[in-house]
Amino acid sequence: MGRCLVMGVVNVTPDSFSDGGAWFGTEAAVSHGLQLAAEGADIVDVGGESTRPGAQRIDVEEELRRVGPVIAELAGAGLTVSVDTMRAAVAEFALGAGARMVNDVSGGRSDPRLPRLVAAAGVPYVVTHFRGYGQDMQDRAVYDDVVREVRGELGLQVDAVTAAGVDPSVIIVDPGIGFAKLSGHNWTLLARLAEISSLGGESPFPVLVGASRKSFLGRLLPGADGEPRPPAGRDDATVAVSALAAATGAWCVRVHAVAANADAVRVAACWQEARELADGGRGEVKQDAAG
Ligand code: PMM
Repeated sequence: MGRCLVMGVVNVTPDSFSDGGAWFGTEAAVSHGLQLAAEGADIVDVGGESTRPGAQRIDVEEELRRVGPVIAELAGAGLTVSVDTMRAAVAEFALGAGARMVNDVSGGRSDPRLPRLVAAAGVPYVVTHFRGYGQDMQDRAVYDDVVREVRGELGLQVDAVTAAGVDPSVIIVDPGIGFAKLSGHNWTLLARLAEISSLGGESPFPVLVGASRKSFLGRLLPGADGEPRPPAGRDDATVAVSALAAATGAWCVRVHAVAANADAVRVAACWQEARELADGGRGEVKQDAAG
């Protein structure tokens, strides 16, 4: 298996929890996307609608106004662009403008036309575990056994999108870190990613992990005042999660700070290779001259 991929986040929103407003506006968002690619992002994920807990939805015209020109420019510049949207109209525009992947945080639950569009286009489709929109999703963070329930519900979402025509071979699953989850739920899911990917049976689904700067990291690392560390101070913790998630078999990590996470997934790839060689009794990772 190749190394874990790095997806860089381009939020064209005034109100994302993680980088609210920093890249709002076409020019700022485009230059940020180019910068992330230069830092090593394999994919840039462009979104116009904030999904943070409590966020209100925006209308489709506004979403298109925000992401349309940014996607067209970044795809035109040769980047691999994914569109982070729950709407078929936005995905349709994005694919027409050169986007090559659809990242649907509602995992097919929001707009029934979206899985059909993806099926016709045949592009990779991220299906994220979903229990509802930002405005009240944290009220739904109630589980007896989070892995079993997320796996089961995600399985139903996968069944629904395949029934709409999506080929299972293009599906990427995502446990939806921070979406209707409390901190403990997030940690449990991260430690047991293989159980999520095994939904695919004999052909396990690739798993995408979006933990970057999320609140559970802030709560893990409170300041002296006991308050959660703010999003801007969560990048080092994100890098640690990326390394561990990659070594646990994640296919891709979705992150804000690309350079350090691009290093982390390379560290994880060597770590994994060494472990596989040792487990198989096949010796050591090939040495270079300097050792
Ligand atoms: N998280 C956010 C947005 N899009 N997409 C996927 N597939 N998985 C995620 O966990 C995810 C996502 C929210 O984070 P942001 O506001 O920092 O972009």
